[in-house]
Amino acid sequence: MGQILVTGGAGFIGSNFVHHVLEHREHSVVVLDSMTYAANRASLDRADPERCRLVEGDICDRGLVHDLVGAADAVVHFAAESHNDNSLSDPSPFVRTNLIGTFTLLEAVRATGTRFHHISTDEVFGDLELDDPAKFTEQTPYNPSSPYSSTKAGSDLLVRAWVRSYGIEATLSNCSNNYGPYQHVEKFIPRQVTNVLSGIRPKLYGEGKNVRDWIHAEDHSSAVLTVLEKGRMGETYLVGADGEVDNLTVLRTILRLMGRPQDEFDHVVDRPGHDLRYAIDGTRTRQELGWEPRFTDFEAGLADTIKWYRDHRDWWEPVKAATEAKYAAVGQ
Ligand code: NAD
Ligand code: TDX
Repeated sequence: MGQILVTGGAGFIGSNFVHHVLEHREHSVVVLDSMTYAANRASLDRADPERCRLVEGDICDRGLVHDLVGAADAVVHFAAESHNDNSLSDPSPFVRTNLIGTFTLLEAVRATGTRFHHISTDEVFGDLELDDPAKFTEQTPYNPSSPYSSTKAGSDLLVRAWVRSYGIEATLSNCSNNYGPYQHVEKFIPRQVTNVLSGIRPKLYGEGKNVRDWIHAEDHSSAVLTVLEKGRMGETYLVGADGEVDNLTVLRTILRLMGRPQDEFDHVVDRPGHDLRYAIDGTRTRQELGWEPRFTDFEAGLADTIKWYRDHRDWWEPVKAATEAKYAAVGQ
């Protein structure tokens, strides 16, 4: 494989994936990113410019997408509007990017025959009860809750239909909550870490009983590369690292690792329709593809992530005040 087109490669997981590919393979990478508020050019600073080129453009731009997809050997599609809270206040960019953008890429893939991998989320399955022994599997029916997760579910269904109806060469992966470097400060873990670093009290939605299944972005990247190389066409692979933790415990761990008192945070208004629990059963992916997560010590990964935000204030400080102002306007 020569050239990989990575959509959304200036965002959180996309940039982690670009670095992973450049480090572990010899491919060149073209990033297609419209540089929304969620993107950061600096996330690609350490990429070798000889092997990585950033094209600033929209995945809804048919002509541009057709040319870039046609020139690539494979497309890995991360670009999306990704934040649930934003999708509740204004769903329209979610419908546009996640649905029309994916449709535009699929049409280019259909015309050019390029290999396609679609990145999705466990949120398409809806949520589980806190005391339910079950986890999500490939058989779990789709039941998304938010405008974000419903547009991701719709994009997954488009990919599956293009496989079945047009025979495009595509795979899908649905991953659980990622954490690690380069994550926007609107998201739970970086928001709380940068709050502490900025002298702002962390903010917990409701009682903090909601459970998320955490995976390091580096493990997500290795899983995506494995599916790209070994996945069966048309298949969906669930990706997780058995990292279920409730939000209150995550927050208390952050406070402890940062040397702050356990009660130094505020309970704020809960997210409307807040999903209770996500949990991935990734057995099939591990057995079929031989992939294993490597960063399974969540506390160690959290400590590294805290250190990254401490060491990279220039990366996040310019957007911190505006992000907090947006939350304050809705009481969060
Ligand atoms: P992110 O918001 O950090 O990055 C998204 C990137 O897409 C940004 O760089 C943005 O500029 C770009 N983008 C948005 N609209 C675009 C458009 N119309 N054209 C071109 N580029 C556009 O998101 P993330 O957290 O890195 O998520 C990446 C992907 O992984 C998404 O598809 C998301 O659904 C999926 N995912 C995320 C998680 C998670 O925990 N963050 C978990 C599972 C799956
Ligand atoms: O300040 C906060 N306080 C808080 O308690 C924020 C921002 C969040 N939360 C809670 C809400 C969730 O239960 O923390 C949990 C995690 O919240 P987010 O970081 O917003 O993630 P989530 O809504 O779970 O979605 C994430 O994982 C799945 C990504 O944003 C999605 O793109 C991915 O599909």
